Amino acid sequence: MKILLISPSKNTNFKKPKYLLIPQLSLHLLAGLTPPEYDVKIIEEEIEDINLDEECDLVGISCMTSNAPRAYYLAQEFKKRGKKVVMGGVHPTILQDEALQYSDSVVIGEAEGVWEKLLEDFKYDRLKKKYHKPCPSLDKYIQIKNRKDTKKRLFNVIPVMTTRGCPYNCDFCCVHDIFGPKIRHIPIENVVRDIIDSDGKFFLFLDDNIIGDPQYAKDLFREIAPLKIKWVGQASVSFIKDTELIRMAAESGCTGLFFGLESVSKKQLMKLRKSIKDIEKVEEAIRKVKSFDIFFLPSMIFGFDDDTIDIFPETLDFLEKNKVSAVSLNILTPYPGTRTYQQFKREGRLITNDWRYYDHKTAVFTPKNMTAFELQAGRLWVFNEFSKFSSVMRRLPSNFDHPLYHLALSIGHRKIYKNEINEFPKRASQLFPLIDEITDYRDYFSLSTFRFSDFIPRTY
Ligand code: B12
Ligand code: SF4
Repeated sequence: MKILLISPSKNTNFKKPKYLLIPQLSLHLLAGLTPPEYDVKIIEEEIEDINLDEECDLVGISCMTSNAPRAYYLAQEFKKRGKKVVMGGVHPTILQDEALQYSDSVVIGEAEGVWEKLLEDFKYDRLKKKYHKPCPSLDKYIQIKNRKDTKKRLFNVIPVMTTRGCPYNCDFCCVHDIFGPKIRHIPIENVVRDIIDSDGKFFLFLDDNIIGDPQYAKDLFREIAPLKIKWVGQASVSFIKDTELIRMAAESGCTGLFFGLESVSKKQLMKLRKSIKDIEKVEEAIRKVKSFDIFFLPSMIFGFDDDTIDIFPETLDFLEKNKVSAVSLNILTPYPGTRTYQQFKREGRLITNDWRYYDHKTAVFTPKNMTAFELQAGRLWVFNEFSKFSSVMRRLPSNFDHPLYHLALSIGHRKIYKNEINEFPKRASQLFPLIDEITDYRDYFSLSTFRFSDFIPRTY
């Protein structure tokens, strides 16, 4: 019997170069959990085409919100061809009944502890609609069989997971509800074995917060240090409170960390469930992390209720002042299942329920203190200013410890910005009806001072 496991792409017109793709660990874990009597083929649509007529018995599709419409389309097409379809991942977990309109079965939350049972039910033609085992044990070692394939890729970034669950409960995030409030650990000996088995050198730890449990993190760092690998991951800024932890991370091969800073607004930092609420302390964190030769990659979110259009130049100033090399600039996205979604729905502020736009880059709601168009355009304005050659060069001397990261990420930023700006008029005209009144949107991005309100009618 053959199982096809698919990660759908949001944008089917665009294929990523293979060397840039980080493999989806979820599909490789499913393959690892599958008994040997099945053949498993993994397809990542971001880099390869899907053959809807491919010979197979069962199709498993993983998706988050923004690629859910594509996942549903694929599910329907496979069903039309007589295949059974199972869906899993963040979006089907939250909107199970929506996913069941297109598929035969949904795995709610994690696959560990249910996937083997589902396959047995499938074999005896008694597939249930829903499978769910909340917070399963992560103790069993799951051998990832297809790691070798990724070795052919240029950067060969290997995804590894060490924990699941998050004790915080941010209004805009669904992780707490899906994976539970308690951090569950993969035994360190299994993480080490996975790293050794993969035969790789460069790893991405997928954990929401690699230092969520500082004692576990220290034990992990101590055990992986002798492996002489390099790794990147995500952490909370509270990291800087524990110098020994940063030192151990650096000694274990940490070269970069992604931090959810979210906002430079004092008011907003006070509201977020952040361990550090003071922008000066955040600046100190940047200096401290950098002093250990760890590349600091912040993630910012625009569109909180306290944000006015001043947030855009303020954020740019912050990034420039702190000589941040690379940044992830996002728009607040009310993902289904979050308190933010409930709030905006209650207040009648959602602009669309077309999940394609729920991608962190699109204003899908009416902000409180600016228009949706200003939010959409303001983020692009910051992106433009930050990714300009002159800005990249101004920040280079402070990023000499990682000049290659700095230049490679800066080139990547500019490329992504250019794609986004080209897509902007279409996207904006679909979402913000008055865009047609704007004759040349490019003017807005060549302004040296940010004053959208001078140009844009505030009638929507
Ligand atoms: C690592 C990560 C990334 C990495 C992914 C690297 C990679 N290729 O693996 C990067 C940085 C690239 C990334 C990018 C994005 N991400 Co992300 N990411 C995560 C993170 C932290 C972990 C995901 C992960 O791999 N976990 C480990 C695997 C093993 O777990 P899993 O995928 O959940 O799979 C398990 C189950 O869900 C289930 N399962 C999953 N699929 C299937 C399928 C079937 C058939 C079955 C049976 C079961 C099943 O079984 C698996 C094993 O138990 C999550 C947060 C989280 N904790 O989930 C956010 C998260 C998934 N990301 C999110 C978002 C929004 C994005 C971006 C849109 C952000 C952006 N600014 O662009 C992009 C989109 C990228 C894209 N491809 O379109 C959101 C999704 C919200 C939503 N409702 O859609 C999350 C939940 C973060 C959040 N806090 O909101 N992300
Ligand atoms: S945003 Fe990060 S810290 Fe907040 S609940 Fe989600 S995973 Fe946890």
